[in-house]
Amino acid sequence: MSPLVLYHNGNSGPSRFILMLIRSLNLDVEIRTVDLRNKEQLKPEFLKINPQHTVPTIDDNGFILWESVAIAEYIIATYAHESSLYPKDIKKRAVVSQRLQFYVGTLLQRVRLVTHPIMKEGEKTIPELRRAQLYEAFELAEGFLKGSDWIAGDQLTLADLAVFVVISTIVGFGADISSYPNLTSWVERCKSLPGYEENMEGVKSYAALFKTMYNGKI
Ligand SMILES: N[C@@H](CCC(=O)N[C@@H](CS)C(=O)NCC(=O)O)C(=O)O
Repeated sequence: MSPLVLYHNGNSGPSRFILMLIRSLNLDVEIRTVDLRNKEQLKPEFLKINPQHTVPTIDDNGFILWESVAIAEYIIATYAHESSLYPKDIKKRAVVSQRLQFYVGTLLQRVRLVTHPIMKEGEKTIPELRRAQLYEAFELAEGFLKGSDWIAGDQLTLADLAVFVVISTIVGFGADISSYPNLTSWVERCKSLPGYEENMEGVKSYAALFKTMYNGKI
């Protein structure tokens, strides 16, 4: 069997989430970088694989899947179904699933509403409402960590990897989370995760690009 193929770009938080998961499970992987800046995702070869033209996308011996949450659930079910990263207990799993929805539907969206106008539309300022919505998402994450070491309770789960890639990105871009003590110490805790350094390399290069367009307070 050939290894799992990950179509990846280091700037992409969702893609780094899957890479951190792969590193956490120590899976064999073939990484194929998709050059998003040069619109490689829009080339017919890639559109044939993923008409939605997004990374991460996986090819597991011919089985193609995109959307990071779906990919993470598939990888766990296929390669690590006993892993505590996605607990079997129904209620614990439901909380992890809820936090994964928070990652993709709230946190990531609010980060994008702040960063994409700057990166894709040449905006020079961040509207206060957008900033407030982003910091409200931080506040929600702060609440998840009240009395818990991890985003979905007392053990490390998929939700931590997903939320971490986004928080590390926006902090790299200049957001200030110092007024959220739970979030700040959780970020410290995440430094011990497999794939942490690799994630931070992606954050660093994406942040360097962002800072050529905006270098103020987020
Ligand atoms: N909800 C998707 C988001 C994927 C996504 O939007 N990826 C971006 C990079 S962060 C991408 O590939 N953009 C290129 C495009 O849409 O053409 C997921 O969780 O995988």
